[in-house]
Amino acid sequence: MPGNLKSPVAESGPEPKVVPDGERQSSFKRPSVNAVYQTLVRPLVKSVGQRFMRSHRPSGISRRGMLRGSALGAAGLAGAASVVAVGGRDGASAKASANELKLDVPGYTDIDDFDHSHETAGTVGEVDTTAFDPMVFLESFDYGRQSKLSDGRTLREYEIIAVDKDIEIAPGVFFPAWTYNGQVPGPTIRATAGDVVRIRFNNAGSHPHSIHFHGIHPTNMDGVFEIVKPGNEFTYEFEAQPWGLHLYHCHAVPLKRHIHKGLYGTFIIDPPQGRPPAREMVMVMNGFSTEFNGENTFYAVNTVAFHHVKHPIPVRVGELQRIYLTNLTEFDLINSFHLHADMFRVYRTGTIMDHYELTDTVMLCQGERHILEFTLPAPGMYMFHAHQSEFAELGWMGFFKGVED
Ligand SMILES: [Cu+2]
Repeated sequence: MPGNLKSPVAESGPEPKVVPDGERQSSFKRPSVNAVYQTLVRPLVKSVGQRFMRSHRPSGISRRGMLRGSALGAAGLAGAASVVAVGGRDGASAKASANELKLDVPGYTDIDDFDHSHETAGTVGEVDTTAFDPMVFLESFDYGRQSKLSDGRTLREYEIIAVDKDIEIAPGVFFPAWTYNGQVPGPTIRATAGDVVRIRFNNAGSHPHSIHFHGIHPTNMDGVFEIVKPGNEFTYEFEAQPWGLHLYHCHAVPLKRHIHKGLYGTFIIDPPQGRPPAREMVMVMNGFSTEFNGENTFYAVNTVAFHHVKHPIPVRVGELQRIYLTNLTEFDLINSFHLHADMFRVYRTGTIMDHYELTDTVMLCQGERHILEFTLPAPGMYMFHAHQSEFAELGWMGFFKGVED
C-alpha cells in the first residue's frame, strides 16, 4: 500500500506510572538510568510519539526527527510491518514528549538524563524480495545482446523502458517510483571500452523522461535535448568511452524530482585489458523522501534500508573484493562510504589503475563514483555505512560477513 508511512497508529502505549509521594519520602534511592528509561520513558515516548503522529508535528521537529523520536514505539509507524529507526532518538522530541505528560521521576530533573537508548538500528519484518532482491542486484551486470559489427567492433544492445511502479524501500513501506525496467536502481549496464552501445529507450511512464549517460559521446546522444514523451521512444547509440565507472540518469526537469523518483543506474566501461580478477559488487547510494518535502526519510545502498544489516554480504577471507560505488542521493549534498576494521583502495571514477588512495572513508557528491577494492584479513562481521550518522541510522548501513572457504 503506497504511502502507508503516513498512516497513524491505532494502538496506544501504556500510561506512565507515577511514584506515590509516600514511597518517594521513605528510603529514596536513585534508580539506575536504564531502569527508569525502561519502565517509564520507553512506554511514555512510545505513547506520545504515536499521539503526535496522529495529531500534529511539534514545530521545529522534522519528520525525520519524529521517526527517530518515536522509533522506540516504532512497531506501528507503518501499520503491520513497520519502520523502526531505533537508536537515534531525537532529544527534542523526547523532551517535548516528557514535558507534555508532565513526567515526574524522582531524582531526575531533565529528560536528557535518559536520552540514550543504545539500541541497534533496523527495521521490523522483511521486504518482498521476489520483486527486487538487493542481494541479487548487488552482483548483476547487464552486458546486453552482443553481436559483431562489420568493422570488427562489438555491438551491445539494451532495451530500457521507463515505467511508474511502487517499490518497497523498507518492510511495508512503498514508494511511488519512476523506474527504468521496473527497478531502482536501473540495470547495471556494462560494456568494454570501444564497444558500440545501443540503447532503445521506451517511455511507458506518465512523465517525459530521457537517459543521460556520463562519459564521452556525441552531444545529440546526451539525453538532454531529446526528452522522450510518454508513449514515445528514442535510441541512444555511441561508442563506450572512456573506461571507468560511470552512471546514467534521467535529465528531464525538474531534475531533482526525476532523479529522486528513481531514474538512475550504473554504467561500467571495462578497460580492454580488464581488471585483476575479483569478486565484484555494485552499490548505488540512494535516499527516499516519503513525504516528498525534499528531506529524505530513508537511505540505503541499492534502495532497501538496512537490508544488508539483516542479510550480511558473504565475503571470502583473502579474496579481492571490488565495489563499484556511485552516489545518486538527491537532496543531500554529499554521501559517503565507511568500512570498519579494514581499509580499502579508492580508484577515483575508476579511470586510473596505477595509483590509488588507501583509506576507510570516502565522500562523494551526487554523480561521483569510485571503485573501491579491499580484502578481508580474517573472518568476522565488518560493518559498512555512510559516515553521516543520520544516514546510517535511517537505513544506510550493512555488514560484510568474512568467511573462510
Ligand atoms: Cu525523468
